Amino acid sequence: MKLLITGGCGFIGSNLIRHLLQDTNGTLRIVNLDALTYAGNPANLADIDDPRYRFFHGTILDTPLMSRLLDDHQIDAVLHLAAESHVDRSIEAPGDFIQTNVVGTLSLLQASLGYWQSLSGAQKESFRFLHVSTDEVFGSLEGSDPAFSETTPYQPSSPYSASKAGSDHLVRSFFHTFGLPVLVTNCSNNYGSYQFPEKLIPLMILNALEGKALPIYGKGDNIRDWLHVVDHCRGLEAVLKKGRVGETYNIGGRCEKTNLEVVDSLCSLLDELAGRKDFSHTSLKTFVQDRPGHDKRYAMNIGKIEKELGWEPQETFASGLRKTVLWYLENREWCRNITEKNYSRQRLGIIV
Ligand code: NAD
Ligand code: TDX
Repeated sequence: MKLLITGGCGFIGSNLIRHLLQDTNGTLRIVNLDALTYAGNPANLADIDDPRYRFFHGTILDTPLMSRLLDDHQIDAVLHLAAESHVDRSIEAPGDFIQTNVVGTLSLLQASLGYWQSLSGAQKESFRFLHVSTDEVFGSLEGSDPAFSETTPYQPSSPYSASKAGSDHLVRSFFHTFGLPVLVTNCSNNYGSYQFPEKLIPLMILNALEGKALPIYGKGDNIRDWLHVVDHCRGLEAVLKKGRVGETYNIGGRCEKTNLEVVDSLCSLLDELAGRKDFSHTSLKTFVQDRPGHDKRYAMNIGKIEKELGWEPQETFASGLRKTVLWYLENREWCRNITEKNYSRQRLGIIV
């Protein structure tokens, strides 16, 4: 398999590349195309020294470059992860999200369609375009509502989720209109190593380690469905290899937690692994103004991927969170490199 992975220097993309390269049996080749925005960090893959892996610096908005990469490397599948991914940033600057997530996805689709149409025989038959999306496109659940399924109508509430919804619709339209063999995944909140510390879990870990406030939006009773990033990568691999063309697969952790539960679990782990006798990290918890339009609850029904593809989460929240905290404790240099950059100060600055 020769794969083009977009956004491979981000959180999930770098975990995915690491995960895929572990399989040394096949004839895998990976081309990673990343624009290296504030969220794209070459350090996430700095230790990868593997002839099967190549990095290209560029944007998905550059359609001729996408066409060239597809053709030069005779790509068998595109795994599209490049995106603007942070809800709070989408509230501050929605235009960037439309550019990258909607216009960028269209650009990549156009290049992929042209390339796919130029193929023939088995190569054309087996080509796949896997679009990586989010549970946020479905909107918000109330406490007693059933979890989102693949047929839940879209009702996005933030500019981020609206832009991802737009990209999902475009991808499906290329299947229905042109026959491009697409697959779509919608996944719940990921956590794990290499996550940029603007997202809840790494932000709380880094702030706690520095003795800074832990900013909890509203009452902390919003619910997210948490999945360890390696489980997500295993899910993407399963969909790529066994998913039915034109289908959507929900991926989730069956692990609903309030934000307060997540922060409390992190504080207990940090007390145990990096604590001081006279001090508990829970004293840093601070309730702050709520996120505008803050979705109340997400939960994923993952029956389809379990039944059709035999995938299920392997990591428990307790084991996954412990591994994650240990990773951030053992990789302080990676954290310092990010927090010392000016761009991240703007976002991380809300808590200093
Ligand atoms: P991230 O923000 O950590 O990484 C995004 C990557 O995309 C970065 O490396 C960035 O440099 C790159 N990028 C941005 N604009 C680009 C462009 N124009 N051209 C090429 N590269 C560009 O995001 P993530 O958390 O790793 O998410 C990856 C994908 O998974 C996104 O599509 C996101 O919507 C989706 N997703 C994320 C989660 C989650 O919990 N993080 C859950 C479900 C789905
Ligand atoms: O400082 C914070 N305080 C806080 O209470 C931050 C950053 C977040 N929160 C809350 C907001 C959410 O209810 O924690 C929850 C998780 O927030 P984020 O980490 O920003 O994630 P979320 O908005 O749920 O979106 C994430 O999951 C779906 C990813 O960022 C998306 O890319 C993915 O699609």
